[in-house]
Amino acid sequence: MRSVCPHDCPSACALLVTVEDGRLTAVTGNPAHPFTQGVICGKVREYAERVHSPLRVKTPLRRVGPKGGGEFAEISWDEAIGTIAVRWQAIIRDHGAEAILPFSYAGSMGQVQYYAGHPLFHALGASRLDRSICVNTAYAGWRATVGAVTGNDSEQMVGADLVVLWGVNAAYSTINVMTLVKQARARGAHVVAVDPYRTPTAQQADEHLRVRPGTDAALALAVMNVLITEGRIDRNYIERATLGFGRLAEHVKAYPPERVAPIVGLDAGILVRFARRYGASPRTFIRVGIGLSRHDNGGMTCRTLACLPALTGAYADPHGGALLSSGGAFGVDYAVLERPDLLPAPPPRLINMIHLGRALTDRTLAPPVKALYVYSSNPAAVCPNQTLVLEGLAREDLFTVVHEQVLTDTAFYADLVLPATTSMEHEDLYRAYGQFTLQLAQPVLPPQGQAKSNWEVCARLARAMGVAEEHYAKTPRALISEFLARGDHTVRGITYAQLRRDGWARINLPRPYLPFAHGAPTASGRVEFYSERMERQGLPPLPTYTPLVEGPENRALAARYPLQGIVPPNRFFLNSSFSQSELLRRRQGTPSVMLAPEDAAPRGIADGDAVVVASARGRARFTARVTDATRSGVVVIEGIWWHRFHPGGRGVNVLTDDRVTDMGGGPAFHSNLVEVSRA
Ligand SMILES: Nc1nc2c(c(=O)[nH]1)N[C@H]1C(S)=C(S)[C@@H](COP(=O)(O)OP(=O)(O)OC[C@H]3O[C@@H](n4cnc5c(=O)[nH]c(N)nc54)[C@H](O)[C@@H]3O)O[C@H]1N2
Ligand SMILES: Nc1nc2c(c(=O)[nH]1)N[C@H]1C(S)=C(S)[C@@H](COP(=O)(O)OP(=O)(O)OC[C@H]3O[C@@H](n4cnc5c(=O)[nH]c(N)nc54)[C@H](O)[C@@H]3O)O[C@H]1N2
Ligand SMILES: [Mo]
Repeated sequence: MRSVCPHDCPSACALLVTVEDGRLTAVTGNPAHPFTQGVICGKVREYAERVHSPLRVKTPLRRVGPKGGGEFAEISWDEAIGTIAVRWQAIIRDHGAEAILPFSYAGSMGQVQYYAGHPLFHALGASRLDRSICVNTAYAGWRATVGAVTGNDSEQMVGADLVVLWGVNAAYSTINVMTLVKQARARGAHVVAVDPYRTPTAQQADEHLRVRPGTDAALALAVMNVLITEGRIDRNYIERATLGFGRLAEHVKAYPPERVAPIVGLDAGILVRFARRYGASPRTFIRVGIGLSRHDNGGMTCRTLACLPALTGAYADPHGGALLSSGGAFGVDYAVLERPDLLPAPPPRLINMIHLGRALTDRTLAPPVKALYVYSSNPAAVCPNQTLVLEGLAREDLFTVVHEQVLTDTAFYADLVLPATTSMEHEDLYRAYGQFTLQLAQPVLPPQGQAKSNWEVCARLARAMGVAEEHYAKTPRALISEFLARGDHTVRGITYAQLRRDGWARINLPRPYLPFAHGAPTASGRVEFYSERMERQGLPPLPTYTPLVEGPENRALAARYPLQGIVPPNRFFLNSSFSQSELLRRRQGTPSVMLAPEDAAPRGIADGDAVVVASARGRARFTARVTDATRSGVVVIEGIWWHRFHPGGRGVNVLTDDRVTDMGGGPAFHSNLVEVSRA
């Protein structure tokens, strides 16, 4: 039977699943899907273990022990919904509806489940959540240059002379890109990975530029300097499709390779060679990772990278260009799902999700947050500044409901836990963000225990609260049909019935897809080297390298915390999902920190030692991995383990800060100064 991977990953793999005696027994990739081609990752291959996990929540639960203790008693759905309605009504009466905060992210990328709560909380007048934790910074930067979150189809890298995997660990985080990289390489492409450590992706590349974290904009500016000085540019493309070249050319004179080399931590000769290779032909494809943007200067970094293909005309080449995300290419109408028309006027306050800890503990906030409703997210583990998040979640006067598939760190702090269905148990529509297909998945299993989908639970809550009932009277199927029907030409002709029959459809885009061949949907209609919009926002209007707020240039902090600590994903978890799996935890090993021999030796740390990593926020325990995979001065902590599986009971996000990046209000997860010592 067909299914679709529901997880927050650019690939959105098409799956084939086997069900025997009412149990999921096998999951493989569907070879017929044009992009994912039957290749899936090691975690989703073990999906049966997740669906039938001993940690699955099967019935509604009520807390019977202290907050955070995870002691619960089973209750009925009627009692759960009734309790929530009574508590919410009292809170609305005493504090106003803004005292209710919904908190969700991308546990499921299914569009019905992702947006299931929006109409309910809008109609209640609850606080709005700024869902900033992942893509906002990268997207804001990308839009500043090219106006839309789209780019050349990655399939087009097959046939390129040069493929650059820039801040993307595709071998872990979007494995299907590696299928294309291999094909491109077989056709003669030279592959360069740009990453502070030697990831499995970098290992498979011909060349690895091991940059210092947060310096990619400087690297790109040095490339521009060489391209312009040596005339390796496409004057025709620049003339017809870009804005501000004259000012850019003047500006990049300040970034000669010799000056940039010590900033990025690479020899000037390497920068020049890379630039010449990039400028040798327009058949150059850059796949930019979203992870790259999780730095203080991450928006500007993405904006700067988006300028490169415009200098050489690569955006117009059938095997060139760049892709950060395909998300904005889908011309669907989100108002159908989000229902902004249900919001009261003026709209309720907006709370940035990465400030959850602040929102729950700030005594001056009026009204205070008195009720938290968490679904499709595990904020206790994934949010920065975890200590503050946990302090907030531990508040006795906070009424917390968590709708979950498994008993997560966050669920442990709930007053009520509600059981959620998995993608194998409910219908949904999936929109990829690393490729250009829409897919529909039907349930292949009945709901496990008494599990209900986000859509069903929000519908019950809407009824209990007497709001938005007409919206939830729709079926998911009707909602999907309406969502597609209200879209633009990119989805014209794609219907529920067709998706149900075929499983997927590529949206209506030409092949090759060259969205910026003749300009871009910015204010000027051109790819903007110079951005008046950024100038108005008080940001540098031209691509500019700004050192990290929390990096080696911050000498006061670096004196105490001399190492840069980046915190990218690991192979077998997806954010904190799959940390529930004993099998995958075993494959992953143990929470660990990679450090270079030059950093380990003076600290008396040997491979396998128990160590403490400390930042200005807090400390957590890890096992040291002494390895030349990372450069001196940079330590790497991969993955997010649940607290109960982490030595010392606190995870990686105890170390990270909740300050926002330069653009988009997102988190600077990777801009961390730390110290490592033996435990
Ligand atoms: N296995 C697995 N897959 C995942 C996820 C997961 O947790 N595990 N998460 C999913 C989600 S939610 C997302 S958003 C995507 C993210 O996927 P990607 O966009 O691929 O980003 P990441 O893998 O987070 O990080 C990419 C790389 O950026 C590197 N990096 C960090 N700082 C810098 C820097 O300053 N410069 C450069 N050049 N590189 C830097 C990191 O070392 C990492 O190797 O992956 C998804 N897929
Ligand atoms: N240190 C560090 N922290 C990070 C990152 C990092 O790279 N490093 N990456 C950040 C990024 S990119 C992101 S996107 C965030 C992700 O943050 P989250 O979106 O919170 O990601 P997950 O940890 O996967 O938690 C999702 C939860 O939703 C549940 N779930 C899945 N499907 C459903 C459903 O249909 N209904 C309900 N009710 N629940 C469901 C799952 O069981 C899971 O526990 O984490 C961020 N945090
Ligand atoms: Mo993400």
